[in-house]
Amino acid sequence: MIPVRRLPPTLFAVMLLGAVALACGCLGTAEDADAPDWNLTLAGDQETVLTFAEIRALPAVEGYGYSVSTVGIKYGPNTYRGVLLADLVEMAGGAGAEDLIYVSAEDGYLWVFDTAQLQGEEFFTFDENLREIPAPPLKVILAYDQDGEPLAYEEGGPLRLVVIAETPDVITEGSSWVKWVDRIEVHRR
Ligand SMILES: Nc1nc2c(c(=O)[nH]1)N[C@H]1C(S)=C(S)[C@@H](COP(=O)(O)O)O[C@H]1N2
Ligand SMILES: [Mo]
Repeated sequence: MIPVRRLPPTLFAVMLLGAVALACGCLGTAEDADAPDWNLTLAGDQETVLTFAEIRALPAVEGYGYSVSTVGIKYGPNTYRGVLLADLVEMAGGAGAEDLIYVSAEDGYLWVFDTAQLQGEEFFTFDENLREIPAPPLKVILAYDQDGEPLAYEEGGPLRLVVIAETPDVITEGSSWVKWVDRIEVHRR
């Protein structure tokens, strides 16, 4: 810690102003200040860029997510909150029945969804013993909260594709759970 008396007076004044501004909320709401610097590009008929704060302001859905990696490691169950992938596709101009949705991340990972999956259909689901079960109603969301907390970067945040169910006992394949999502693209077929 630098002793305050050694700081140039102007720097001290700027720091003081900043502290006062933070205290009175003049730099925006606490939520805005905490929002990660992250943009999502929606590319379809039109291209739209949404900020993290704009995504948080959209209608949200919640449910349980539980995934299994290709090597059989289970992850979850956790609760998730986020925006329906279908809503984001609508914002990109919508998708026809034959179109495909490319969801990609900053590390280059890409997973492709068809429009049935966009509605939560066609996913393989498993019980805790990893035995396949008939799929209950599912939703595909772009999640920003996990167990009521912002989704950490190590967990694929700030935005991760998650398949949610209404109960905590439904396991889905982790390969579709795209971490660090920054682009959603509608491919016409
Ligand atoms: N961006 C990104 N997302 C990704 C991956 C990846 O390599 N990059 N791997 C996928 C695969 S194959 C699996 S099994 C899960 C692993 O999730 P975990 O790292 O939370 O265990 O993330 C999926 N999402
Ligand atoms: Mo995987």
